Amino acid sequence: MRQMIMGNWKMHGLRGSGERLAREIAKGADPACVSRDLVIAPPFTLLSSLAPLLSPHGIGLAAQDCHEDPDGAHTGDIAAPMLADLGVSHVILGHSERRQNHHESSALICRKVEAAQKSGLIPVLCVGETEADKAADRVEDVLGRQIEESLPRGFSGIVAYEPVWAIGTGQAATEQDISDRMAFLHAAIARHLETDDKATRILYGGSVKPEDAASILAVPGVGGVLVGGASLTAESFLGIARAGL
Ligand code: G2H
Repeated sequence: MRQMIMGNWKMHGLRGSGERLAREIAKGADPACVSRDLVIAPPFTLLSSLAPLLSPHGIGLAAQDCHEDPDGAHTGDIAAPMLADLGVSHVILGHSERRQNHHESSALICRKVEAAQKSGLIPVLCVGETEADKAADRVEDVLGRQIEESLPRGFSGIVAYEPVWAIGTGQAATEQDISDRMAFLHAAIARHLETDDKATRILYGGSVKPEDAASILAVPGVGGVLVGGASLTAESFLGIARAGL
């Protein structure tokens, strides 16, 4: 299975700086790194201007959220069909920053996943435990519940394992931790979906940097990485895209 390198720009980038960064990434995406699937998730405001800059280079375009309804009286929200209409290929759902800051439940995220799939978007569902979960030795309980409650039957997307304690801290999880969680998640997803182990691509996210990307991408079961801070310069994003090749 091809590995995916996905850049999550979060709430960063104005028109000038965002388009400049997208052009630099597209220009630097040489044949070595296009043996991996590259996807950029800019803020909503940059989706339509980045689509023609990225798609000729085979780079996917992702949104960072969508509403669970296809349309309606939802001031300030964006529906999945609107994203598909702009040429968006993927949508990140259930990121811990949305679970925490917008109080999104797994049940709501499950409906968003279904809405995304109905519009032909590939959902990238995020799961991950907090520092408190880790300290209380309930990591597998939390991850198992997030999988059961957020993944609809018939899910055909990507899962991202993002330990909350590793996000934006500069301290990625250890290779051993990532390996253990990948094994657990692959089995939990297969059980929940009644499908083959390893049929679902699972990314690792949380403080991935160019210098540790090769070792993370070599961990068994890792289908790619979801990168926040280090996706905000072309040099570091492409460094990760080429890591270990
Ligand atoms: C985790 C990740 C991207 P960062 O949120 O989704 O961000 O790489 O900055 O920890």
